[in-house]
Amino acid sequence: DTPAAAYQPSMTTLGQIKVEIPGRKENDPVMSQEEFQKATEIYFERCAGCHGVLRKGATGKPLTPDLTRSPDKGYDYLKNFITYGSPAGMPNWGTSGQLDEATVDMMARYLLLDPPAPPEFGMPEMRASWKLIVKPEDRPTKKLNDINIDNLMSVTLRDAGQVALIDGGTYEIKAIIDTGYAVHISRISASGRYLFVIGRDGKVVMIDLWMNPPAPVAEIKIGSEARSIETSKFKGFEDKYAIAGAYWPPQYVIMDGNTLEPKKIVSTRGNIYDEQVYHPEPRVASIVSSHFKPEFIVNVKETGKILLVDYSDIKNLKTVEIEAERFLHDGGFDSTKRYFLVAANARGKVAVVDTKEDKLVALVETGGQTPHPGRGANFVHPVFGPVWATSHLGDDSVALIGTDPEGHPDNAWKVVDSFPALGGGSLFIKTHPKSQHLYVDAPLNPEASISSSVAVFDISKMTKDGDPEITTLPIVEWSGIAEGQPRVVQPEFNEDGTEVWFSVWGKASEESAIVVVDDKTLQLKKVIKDKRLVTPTGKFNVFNTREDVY
Ligand code: DHE
Repeated sequence: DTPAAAYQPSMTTLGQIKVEIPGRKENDPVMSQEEFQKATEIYFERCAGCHGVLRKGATGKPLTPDLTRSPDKGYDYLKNFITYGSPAGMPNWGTSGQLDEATVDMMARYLLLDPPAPPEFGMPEMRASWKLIVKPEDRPTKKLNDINIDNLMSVTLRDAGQVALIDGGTYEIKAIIDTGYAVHISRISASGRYLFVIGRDGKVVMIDLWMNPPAPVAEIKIGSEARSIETSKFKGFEDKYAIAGAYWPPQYVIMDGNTLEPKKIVSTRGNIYDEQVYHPEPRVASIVSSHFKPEFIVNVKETGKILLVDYSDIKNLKTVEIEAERFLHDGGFDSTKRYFLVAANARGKVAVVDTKEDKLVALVETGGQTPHPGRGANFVHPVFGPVWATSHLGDDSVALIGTDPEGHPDNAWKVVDSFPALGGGSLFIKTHPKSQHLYVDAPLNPEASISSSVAVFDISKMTKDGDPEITTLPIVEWSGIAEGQPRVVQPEFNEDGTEVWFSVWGKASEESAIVVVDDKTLQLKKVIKDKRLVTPTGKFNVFNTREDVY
């Protein structure tokens, strides 16, 4: 796989939706209904993540027929582009063997036609999918298991459509739970009792961690493509609401935090923040929950808007709409939890929102290509004071942004330092308030020696001048997996900040593992292997996720 191909939406269920060829025009390429259905399926699985379902473009170029049929493009151009790819990130689907010649030909013809719009997914569909498996009154009134819930790790088993709940103290797998297809992330309710998981297919599963073993108590589908889920955290609203964001249809939904009953669906369709031109597919990327107000912070990718959604009265919903930057993706809080930093990744910027004042305070150019912080990493730099860090997908740089406008006003919301890690293709960066180490992965780097390792920096030795020294941890080698080319992805700390966990992410047919490293000594502490650990990717420590510690 090329790095870009590895980051494709390779597992959606959108393609299974039946679509009709939209109004054929004269001279349109010949395409049977059967071919159109097949091509739509392939497009949704492989192309929509970057180019958008309606082909309006995001990380990838727009591909609407006015452009694909223009004199300088057309069938041959498209066929070559799909076959050979481009240095800008388009995968070489043909020469890599992922699509055969006949399929490339079909896809080139398909792109000359109007894109079909998948069906909407509103309240009737949502309610029909909603299952209250165990009613609140039938749930345990106290914790029935002996699990130390705060140190539990919820591990995404991507291709199995499951999560593994692993005890952070004993490394024992406490439960394997079926969730959505190609499950994406886990988040935790403010009380710490309920775990919420969302799959790419838009299925949300709510798991009661008090049960023995922990088990789902409710589920719902909130759209046909989704990535984000969060719960209300403000004082007085603990466990009251959950919110999920969809890619298709572009919308978010506020649900009852005890039952997942859908309460309110809000479309994110509207105008792009700067051009003020309508966009039909502004997807909901990351969502976080404010600690300062009863608000959800909803990041809308294509319109570049950050919505501060006040959940104190959802019948009279108030929303602050912040003009930020296009292609908002992932982000997290600074160490005080007052400021939220989110990457507008295709624009090379990080937007900073003050969640106390409900205002944009800065748009910071990171100096690197395609910042991808996950939730980022907060630490106190010996010279620059409190900083938040991001790594990059497009190059090897790590950028540190000052986050202390009171104590270090000259550094606030500026890139105070930037230095190289192992290589491009980084997705996640992590530290912990009790750690002196900063960990940077590079799972999408084309070099196996880089994607199988992780870079560590000693925070206490960081200076004003010169790049900090890199210590390389050979995580895949430590896992003892020799077969295939597994990638190391997403560092995550245990509750007390003494260990850091890495996923060794192999193919579904190959062995994977979780490698636990002692944060003080940087020595291998434990390799967790089990037949059931299929394609582990994200890991979410209950305490750190709930409290936004990173
Ligand atoms: Fe993710 C977070 C979207 C591919 C692993 N991913 C997110 C978030 C979004 C997102 C919007 C933020 C959620 C939040 O905080 O509310 N991811 C997408 C995509 O659109 C993309 C590029 C393509 C796709 O089709 O899904 C994509 N993501 C991947 C992967 O290929 C990864 C590496 C492996 C996997 O499991 O699929 C992956 N994404 C993750 C992880 C997080 C995440 C582990 C949470 C990180 C965290 O620490 O919070």
